Amino acid sequence: IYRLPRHTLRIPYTPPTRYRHRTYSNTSRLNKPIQISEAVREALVSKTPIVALETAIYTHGFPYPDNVDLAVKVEAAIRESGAVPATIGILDGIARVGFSQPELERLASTAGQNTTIKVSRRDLPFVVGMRHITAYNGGTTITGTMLLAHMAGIKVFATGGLGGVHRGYPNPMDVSADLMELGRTNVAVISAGSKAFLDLENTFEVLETQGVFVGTFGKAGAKVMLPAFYNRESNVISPNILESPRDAAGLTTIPDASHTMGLTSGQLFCNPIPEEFEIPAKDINKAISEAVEKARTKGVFGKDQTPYILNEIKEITKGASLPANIALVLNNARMGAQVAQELVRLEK
Ligand code: PSU
Ligand code: MN
Repeated sequence: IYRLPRHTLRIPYTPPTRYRHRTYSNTSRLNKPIQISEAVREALVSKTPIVALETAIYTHGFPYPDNVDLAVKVEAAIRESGAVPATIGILDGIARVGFSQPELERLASTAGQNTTIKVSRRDLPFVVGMRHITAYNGGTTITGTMLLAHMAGIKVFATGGLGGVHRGYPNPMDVSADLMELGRTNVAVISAGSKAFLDLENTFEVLETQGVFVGTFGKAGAKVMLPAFYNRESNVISPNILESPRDAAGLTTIPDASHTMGLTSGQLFCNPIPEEFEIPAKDINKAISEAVEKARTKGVFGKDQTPYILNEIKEITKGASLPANIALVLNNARMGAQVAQELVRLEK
C-alpha cells in the first residue's frame, strides 16, 4: 500500500474503473477542493517519476492559442524524458493536479478573462472557497504550484523563471511570494534563474536568508554564475554547482539531506537556457529597462507587475523573447524529468 507522508494530502483510494460508479458519483468528486488526476494518482502509487508544472505562464504569460501549444509541448517533453507530467492549476474553482489535454485547452483559452486569476498562496483559499458561488479559473504561480505539488506528494517541479525582488526596492516593496514559498515548502524547483528584469543580487540574498538551497548545473571546479533567464550567466556567482541530475536528486530524497534533518525549505536548481537561444545581454537589457520604466510611469503594481513587464519585453523585442522563453521551459522540463527519475532510483 502506498502511504503518503503525514503532511501531505490523503489521496482517497480509487477503485478500478469498472467499480468506480459504486463509490464515486460525479457530484461528490466535483465538491472536492483538490482533485488529482487518474494518471498522476497512478504515478504516485507506482512510484513513477513525476514532474509538476505551473499554469500562470499559460494564463498570464502566453496568449491563447500559443499557450496551449506550449502546454502540450512541455508535457510531451516530460513524457519523452521518462516521467509523468502533473500540470497544476485551477479549473472551475477546483485545484487540479494533473490535466487532460481538453482541460488544459479549456484553462488556456480563458487567459486574459477577469475570472481567470493568477493564483499565489494568498489567492488559493479565495478561488477554492468561492467555488460554490463563482467558478473561477486560475493559473498557479510557482508559489501556488509548489503548495499544491507538496500537498499531492510531488517533489520535483519544472518551470521557466522564478519571481524575485523587483528593481527599485523598497519602492515598491515588491518581493515575489516565490522566494518565501521556497523558504517553507520542500519542493525542488527547476528554473532558468530569476527574471532578468528583477534585482538579481537581492533576489538571491533573500533566498539565502530564507534558507533555500540554490545550485546551478555546471562543471565542478569552474566558476559557475547563476543564470539570468534569457542569458546563461548573470553577474552573480552560484553558491553551489550541480554536476548532474543525480546530484540534484540527492538533495531532495527522503533518506538523504533535507528530509533526514527535518529541513522544510525548498531547493532551487538553476538550469541555464540552451546557448543557441540566448539573447545578447545588451539587447535584452535595453528592452528590460524600457519595460520597467513603462510599468513605473503607468503605475502598474502588485500581481500585475510581472505579467505586464513580460508582455512589454515581448512587444519591444517584437516577439524575439518568445522562442527563448519556450526553449528554456522545455529545457527545464527535460531536466526535471531526469531529476525525478534519479530521485525514484535513489529512494528505492
Ligand atoms: N516566468 C515567466 N512567466 C510568468 C512567470 C514567471 O516567464 O508568467 C510567473 C511565475 O508563475 C512566477 C510569477 O511564479 O510569474 C511571479 O509573479 P510575482 O512576481 O507577482 O510573484
Ligand atoms: Mn509581487
